[in-house]
Amino acid sequence: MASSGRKTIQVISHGPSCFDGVVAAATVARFHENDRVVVSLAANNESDNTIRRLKPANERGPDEVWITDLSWNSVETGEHLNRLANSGTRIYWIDHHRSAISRADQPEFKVAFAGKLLSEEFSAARLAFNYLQAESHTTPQIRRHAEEFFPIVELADDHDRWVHRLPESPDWALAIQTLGGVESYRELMRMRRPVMSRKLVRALEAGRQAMQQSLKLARATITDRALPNGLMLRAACCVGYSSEVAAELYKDQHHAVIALFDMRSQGVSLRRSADCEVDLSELARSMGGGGHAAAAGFALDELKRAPAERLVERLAVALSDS
Ligand SMILES: [Mn+2]
Repeated sequence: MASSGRKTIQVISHGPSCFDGVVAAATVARFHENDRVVVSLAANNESDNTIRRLKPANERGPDEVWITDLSWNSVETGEHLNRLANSGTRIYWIDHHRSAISRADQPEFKVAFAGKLLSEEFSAARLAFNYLQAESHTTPQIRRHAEEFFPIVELADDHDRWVHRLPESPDWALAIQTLGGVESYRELMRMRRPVMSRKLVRALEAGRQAMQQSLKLARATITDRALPNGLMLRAACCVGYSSEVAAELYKDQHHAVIALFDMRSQGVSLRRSADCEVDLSELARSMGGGGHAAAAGFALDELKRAPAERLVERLAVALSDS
């Protein structure tokens, strides 16, 4: 393609600070080094609105839209994507979440995609890398640069699918979560070798401390219930770092489902002990959320209100007596 054909590439990936989501976005960007790449990192409950804000190509909207590590929920969002496709926007969708793959033939996903890769085989970052490596028509130089990014893609895949063959992948995830998706994306785009920048190293240190604080709160609020079917349901509160905290809470447990209310994101994270076979993506979907079999999440309005409601109960009595 002529150099004047600089395209605008809009990436919408899983955020706000998911390792795999950020690396998926950076992978798409690296294969489009000569184009103008705009990245939005959206939480699951923001994806429909983020997608519906996109303008069609003939109204100065993007030439390509890449939705990675993320899906959407409403038929209207699918219709909006089709309007974009009709205007000439090329739409790509790459995801590995079971809650998306299992619904892939639903009406909201009947979209005229230019390309689509849905698979549980790899994380979204690695699927995006494989897809672009096979399909991209970029220059040999851009391709070489993009392929140098593979060690980071591998780390994201290793962590996101709990493979944990690469001992440093949890540290990368913790650093990126602490620095935040937007900043981390910039760091990843600057990176020439697969080594943490100074900024990421500092974030890792801060993240380790914050994780300990979150774990402390979780340990202080553990509420266990043994269910008649043999499952152990263990709930607690945390402040961020739900994956890391959950790993500590299910470590010595059997047939355990962990539910963490994250006071920072106001969402609930579900995790399970290694011997537990409950499909958490289904459990989360029944609560209006989604995810993977071993890690999922949802939001519940009544939980956000619970502390204030409990406070009113307690203080109302004290105030009425005074
Ligand atoms: Mn992912």
